[in-house]
Amino acid sequence: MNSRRRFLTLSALGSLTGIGSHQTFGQSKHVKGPIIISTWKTGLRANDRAYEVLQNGGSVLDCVEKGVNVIENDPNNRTVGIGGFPDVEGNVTLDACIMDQRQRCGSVAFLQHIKNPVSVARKVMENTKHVMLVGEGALKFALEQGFKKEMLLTEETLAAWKKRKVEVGKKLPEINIENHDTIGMIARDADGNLSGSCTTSGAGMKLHGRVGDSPIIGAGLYVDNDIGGAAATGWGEAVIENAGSAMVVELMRHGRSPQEACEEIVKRIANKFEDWRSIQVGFIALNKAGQIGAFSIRKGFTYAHHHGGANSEKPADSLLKEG
Ligand code: SD4
Repeated sequence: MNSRRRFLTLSALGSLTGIGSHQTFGQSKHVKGPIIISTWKTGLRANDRAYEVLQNGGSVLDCVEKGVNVIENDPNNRTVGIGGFPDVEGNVTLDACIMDQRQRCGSVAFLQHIKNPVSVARKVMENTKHVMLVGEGALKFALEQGFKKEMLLTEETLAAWKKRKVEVGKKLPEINIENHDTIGMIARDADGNLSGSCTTSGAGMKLHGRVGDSPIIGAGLYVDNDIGGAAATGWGEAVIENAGSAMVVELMRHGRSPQEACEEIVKRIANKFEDWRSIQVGFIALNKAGQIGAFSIRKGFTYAHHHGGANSEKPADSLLKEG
């Protein structure tokens, strides 16, 4: 370990073994009834729809798909689906994935012109032998499956893109910490079965062709029905480098609470990423027993929690205490 890294480890991050209470999964208290968690405040609307789907007899997989569809369909949300912020060349390219209680998963990346990438991801999972389709092939598949080609770039987003393009000129934003609103959702139904979804237009002003963590199984999302699920938001490159969501689930398998697992992986990412103070990375997690966790590098990450008829936005604790 170089001296800078050692300094970060010792001074800023503290000891990883110093995390609060070590509640083991086996001893944990079981929380009854359906539970839905999703990233950011936008998760509130998604959770409401997801819960409605469950109440109407839908599966937990239907719930995580239809829940995040609400945000994909909202043209005023700049980071997901229609109205999503374009890449540096002005193209809206979407990433999404979905994972169910049977360990099946589907994913699309670099998908253009289709506003519900998570639903295309579900079709990949259900109607092909594959897990992931990208770009032209994903678009062709979506059209064959009956999805409609649409203009995803709204007038407002185009105007915002033009302004930002002038501001940044030819230089890419180094590490974007603003406006991370990717929606990741983990849900558990009344029978205790888990599914998850994740959908985004990715980091604003990304290079054309860039794919983030959100459609990568194990990075932006991971679900193991025996253990729990986790989803990520923030600077995708750092999440991919550390197989973030899979690691959170793996720590839960080894007895960490969802909160402890999120904290440990955020700290691990911060410890390994040179400019960790300038990025945001956040995780949400839910285990089989219904306990939840959330943690981020920077202050300001929130998540939506639906349980027992109540849906509320909650602040996540963070590594950096200042905004
Ligand atoms: C990405 N993780 O493409 C996504 C961006 C994000 O909230 O999470 N925004 O890197």
